[in-house]
Amino acid sequence: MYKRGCRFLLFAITLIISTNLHSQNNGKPNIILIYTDDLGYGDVSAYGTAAIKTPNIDRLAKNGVRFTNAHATSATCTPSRFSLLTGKYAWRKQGTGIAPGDASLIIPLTTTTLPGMLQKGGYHTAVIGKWHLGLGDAKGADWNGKIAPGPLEIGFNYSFLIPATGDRVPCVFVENHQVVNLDKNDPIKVSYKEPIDPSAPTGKKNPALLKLHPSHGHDMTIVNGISRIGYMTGGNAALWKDEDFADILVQKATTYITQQKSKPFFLYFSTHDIHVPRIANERFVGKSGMGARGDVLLQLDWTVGQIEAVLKKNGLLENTMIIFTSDNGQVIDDGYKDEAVEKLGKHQPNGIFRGGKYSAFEAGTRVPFIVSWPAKVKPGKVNDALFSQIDLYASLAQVAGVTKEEGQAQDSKNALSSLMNQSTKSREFLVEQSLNSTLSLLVGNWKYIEPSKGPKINKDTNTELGNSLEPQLYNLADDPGETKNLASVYPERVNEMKAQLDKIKQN
Ligand code: NG6
Ligand code: CA
Repeated sequence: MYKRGCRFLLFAITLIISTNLHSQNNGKPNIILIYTDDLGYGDVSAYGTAAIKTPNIDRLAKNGVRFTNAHATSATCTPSRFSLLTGKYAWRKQGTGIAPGDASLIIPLTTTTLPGMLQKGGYHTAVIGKWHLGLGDAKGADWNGKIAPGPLEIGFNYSFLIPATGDRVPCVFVENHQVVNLDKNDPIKVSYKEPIDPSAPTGKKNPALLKLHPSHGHDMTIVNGISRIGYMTGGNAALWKDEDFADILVQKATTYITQQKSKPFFLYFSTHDIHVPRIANERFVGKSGMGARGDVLLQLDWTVGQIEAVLKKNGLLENTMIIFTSDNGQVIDDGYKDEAVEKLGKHQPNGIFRGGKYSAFEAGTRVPFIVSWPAKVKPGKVNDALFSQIDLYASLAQVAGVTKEEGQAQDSKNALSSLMNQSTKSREFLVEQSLNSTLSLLVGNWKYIEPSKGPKINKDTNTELGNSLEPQLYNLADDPGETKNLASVYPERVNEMKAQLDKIKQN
């Protein structure tokens, strides 16, 4: 009798707690956007052309839906992130190209951003990881004081940042408004013009000091034995160790997720991997047999497993929507001699596509895209719908029960039914942006690349950029590798698509 009573009490308590949790969330799922860096379409084994196993990422796909025709908006980081967070194509706004490490915040404070919109839907919001959207006002960030405006001023409740990229100074973490571990007696100075202390060693002058050598660029201030883009002095106690990136970001995400008890949360988890410099933690060094790029790929896979594990531990996995994707396509040599080229072997980071990061060809923006939401999305599905990350804003607005405001997120369309694999409806059209802002238009199976004076090849990275003085037209159904330019065969279609792109540009 006593035992039965106890059991009933336990049952009642569990019921109260879970009902309570449910009502606090109003049934809304938590949302985690795992935004990886420079991960190619074929880099994860779920996509079929990888010579490496990524079991944790594959499990996400197995438990959810894997998209085959999903795109970042741009073939580089800053514009992709700008578009993702604002729902507005970055090429509509000047100053949204790859941001220097001392750029001021490029998202206007008047914008209702993706996290800002989710806050209106009752979400607690956080960004952990790479930012690369600038910090501070027109004068730039005050690295030694309050760093603002930044994520907290445009819709995030919490932020822990790699301010720009791993290969750019300042090489310090920024938590909310402050550099982490800054000693006020050792102030940070940053310059992207000239050395601050001409006697300080640089990658160019002092290669003997380096543990990783640049292949192009990246020859300025040395931090942790790696020369970077830009100059900095000071902040010694705050300098990061690249080997710890993944562990620290996972630790911050774990703490954040574990603390979110009262509200649904949105975590924009923006990994450093697999961007350069590729410095894996010693646990992963040499494990891929593919050099540093393969090792950080394993580290990225581990990261995804850790995020899933902490959700599981907190009973949150069922009602958390995890979106896994990349900010642009793959690149092999992006500026350091890390043996990525020599040890690539049979690995096909592009899948069957042409180009890569920076390129107007498909591999510039067509990236892995996986959605897992056990409570609502059936497992093990593949969806071939044409999907753009620009649509996450409007789609997640529906998830949060928020109405998109007039004038905000002008390019974002609600594609939630595709995201949840309840339909295979494609976007009517999609715009891709390359490094030099050559635009391409995708409609159905057709792709039009506008004429461009840009170079054909990025010689440093050995990437075909897809630029041509002539218009290009490809049928991606017959020719996904963009090998046959059909512009002269279908001049009318070229004209139509050019006119459509011109109209989209004017919107
Ligand atoms: C380029 C860098 C490259 C990388 C890229 C930004 C040189 C020579 N190359 O300018 O290494 O940092 O910018 O990458 O400096 S992204 O993924 O953040 O867009
Ligand atoms: Ca990137």
